[in-house]
Amino acid sequence: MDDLILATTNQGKFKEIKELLAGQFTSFHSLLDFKNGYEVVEDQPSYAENAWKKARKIGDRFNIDTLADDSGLEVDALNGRPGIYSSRYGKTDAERIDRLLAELDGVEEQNRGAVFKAYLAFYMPVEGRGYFFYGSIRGCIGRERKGRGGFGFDPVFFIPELGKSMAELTVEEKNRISHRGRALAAFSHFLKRGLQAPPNR
Ligand code: ITT
Repeated sequence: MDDLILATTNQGKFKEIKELLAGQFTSFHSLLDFKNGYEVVEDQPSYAENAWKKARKIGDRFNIDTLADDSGLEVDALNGRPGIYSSRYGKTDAERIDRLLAELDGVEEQNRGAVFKAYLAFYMPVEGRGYFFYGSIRGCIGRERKGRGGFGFDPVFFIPELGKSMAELTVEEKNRISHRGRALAAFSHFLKRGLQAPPNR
C-alpha cells in the first residue's frame, strides 16, 4: 500500500474520499497538509480537464500518486448552471445556497430537478499514466435547508426516493448513493481488479 494525495482543499470531499478508500492506502494527504502555494487554478472548460490538471500538477510536484475530484451541481431550470462554476457561485456554502434558492424562487416542484456530477482523475507520476472515474446522482432542489451533514449544496439537494436531503445522511449513507461515492466505487474496484469491467455492467 502507498500514500495517496487528494488534490483538494475541500474538507468535505477529503472526509468522504478517505472514508470510502480506507484500507486501500497507507495514508491520505490533502492540500491543506502542505504549506501554502499548492492550490491549482481551475481554468479548464470541463470537469474532467480541471480534475486532470489538479492531479497532474500535484502528482508531478510531489512524485506521489494523486487523486483529484472536480464536481458540480447542474440545475435543469438554470440550463445546467452553476455546473463547473459551482465553487465560484458564491464565497461560502451559505452564500452559494442563498443564491441558488433566489434563482429558483417561483420555480414549481416539478421543474426543480438537478444532477450532481463528480469526475475523479487518478494520476501516477512514476508510470506517467492517468485514469478517470465518473459518478452522478439526480435529485431536486428544495425550498429550504434540511440537515447538518455533508457540505456545499447538500442541505437543499433532496433525494425523492429517500425523502431526505443529502445533508441528512451520514458519510457512509451519502457515499453509497452520491455522485462522488459512485465514482469512488469504480476507482476502488479499479484498485482491486485493474481495468476489468465491474460486475452488472
Ligand atoms: P477543490 O477544487 O479544492 O477540490 P472545490 O470546493 O473548489 O475544492 P470544485 O471546484 O470541484 O471543488 O467545486 C465543487 C463545488 O460543487 C463545491 O464547492 C460545492 O459547492 C459543489 N459540490 C460538489 N460536490 C458536492 C457534494 O457532494 N455536496 C454538495 N455540494 C457539492
